[in-house]
Amino acid sequence: TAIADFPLTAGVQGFLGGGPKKLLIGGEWTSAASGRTFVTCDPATGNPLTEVAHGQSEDVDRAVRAARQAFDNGPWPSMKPNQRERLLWRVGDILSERAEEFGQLEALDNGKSAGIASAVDVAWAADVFRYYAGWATKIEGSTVNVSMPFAPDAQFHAYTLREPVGVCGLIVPWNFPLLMASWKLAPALAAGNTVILKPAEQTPLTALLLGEVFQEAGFPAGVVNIVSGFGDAGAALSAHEDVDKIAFTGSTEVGKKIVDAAKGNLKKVSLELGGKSPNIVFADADFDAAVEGSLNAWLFNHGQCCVAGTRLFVEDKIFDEFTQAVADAAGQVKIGPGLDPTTQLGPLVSQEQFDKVTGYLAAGLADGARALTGGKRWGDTGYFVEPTVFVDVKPEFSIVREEIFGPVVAALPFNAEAGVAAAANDSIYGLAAGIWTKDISKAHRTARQIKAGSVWINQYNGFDTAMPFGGYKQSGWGRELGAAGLDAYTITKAVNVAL
Ligand code: TXE
Repeated sequence: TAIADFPLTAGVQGFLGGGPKKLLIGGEWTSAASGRTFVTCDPATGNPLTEVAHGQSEDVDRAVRAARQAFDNGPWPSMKPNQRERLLWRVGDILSERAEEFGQLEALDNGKSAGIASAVDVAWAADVFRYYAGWATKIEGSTVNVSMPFAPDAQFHAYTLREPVGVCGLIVPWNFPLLMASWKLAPALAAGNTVILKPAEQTPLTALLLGEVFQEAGFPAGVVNIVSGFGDAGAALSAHEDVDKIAFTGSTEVGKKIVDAAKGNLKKVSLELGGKSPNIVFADADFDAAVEGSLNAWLFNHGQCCVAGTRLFVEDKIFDEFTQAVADAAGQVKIGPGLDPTTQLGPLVSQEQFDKVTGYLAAGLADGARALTGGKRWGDTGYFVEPTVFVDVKPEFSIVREEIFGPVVAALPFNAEAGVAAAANDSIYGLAAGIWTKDISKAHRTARQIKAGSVWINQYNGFDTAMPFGGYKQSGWGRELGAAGLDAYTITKAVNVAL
């Protein structure tokens, strides 16, 4: 098994060996009210890793009460911004110190490479905590020059306060379990909110280990609560009358359910949902850089990325040569368990995701697409799928329209700059896009035409903590990261004083 072949750090051994993992509620590690647990597995082998408390609506309710108490009456509301800054910074430092341990645990639970998990997921999560630590002291209102036309002789002193929203429910997916948690926790806490984090049922472990980090850093009880569980726990959180805000990353389908559930008390909602992002390669691009970048666009994290560049538009003059080069590069990728340091492509996260992705492979072939490479399962254990490049596809094929969330790309030729943006925009989604060309004006012209929240030119996955991220169309509501990321966790009060 993956566990026998590759040694685990003492921290991971201790964590996995320490009995069923519990919920963090009001500063205490506690079993689920029902006493139930569920098993989380290693997707490279299908073997169980450990048991985890199965939180449900009663546990969500307990966690919301703890978060409400901490927000209204605990030491949190009176804590100064610079104290919040220090606590968040400490979380970033502890994550950096324990990067190997967090990376291994993420690799075991999710299937991704431990090296990439430490270098990307954990290192970036640490950066996110430090970035928003810096913001805690810089969240400002403004003074406003009011005119008040119906009181021309009166004078006023008017200003805005930027306050925390209150109790925030944070629901995250399994593709970047720790990182997606950090994107929500850090701005929410910097702004002074209290939170309930609901990790995905496939990958609860790094969120629970992070709970220990919050305690070690010195966060007061009840400020960060963690309830592991399934969709019903997320639904209970979304519908809870005493939750002021839900931040969600996951499928568009569940995003719509959350919007419905949130209606009861009209809680604020921010959503980061699915994608089917276009990656556009013009014939004048740097060929080798575009091949490497396009491979990274659809294959990073085994294609389990909301931004995955899974519609590869290639100018017809270079279409055959380019798609063959991408397929050749894909064929060289080293497949294996995440704990193997040489692995580049690990297993998909779960049986369900494996079935979904192999179902799309079959649908693509049945529709008449041709696989230049891949097209089937890899090996006969674990949830591995070969990297697959489809050509001879039509815009109406399901492999072109729907989010597959696996190592599969559909390549489509185009013959002119005019029209490629319209083809790229022919999607219900609008999360990200890539553009490859040496013509700077063409690059910027195309960027303006694309309906997507992030556009990367001569690169792909060009994220940064300081850059806002989010979707157009059915890819979401609101923005995460950057200064804009704080908007989701603050509410503005207008105060007007008669002088
Ligand atoms: O996502 P879900 P799933 C896409 C991707 C993937 C598909 C299904 O295409 O194949 O979604 O994945 C919680 N109320 N993305 O089923 O169900 C759930 O417990 C509240 C894109 O895993 O959306 C988990 O914590 N919460 C994506 C979280 O929602 C509910 C990342 C995400 O799970 C709930 C993941 C409910 N009714 C999948 N039902 C991205 N944008 O990056 C479930 N949940």
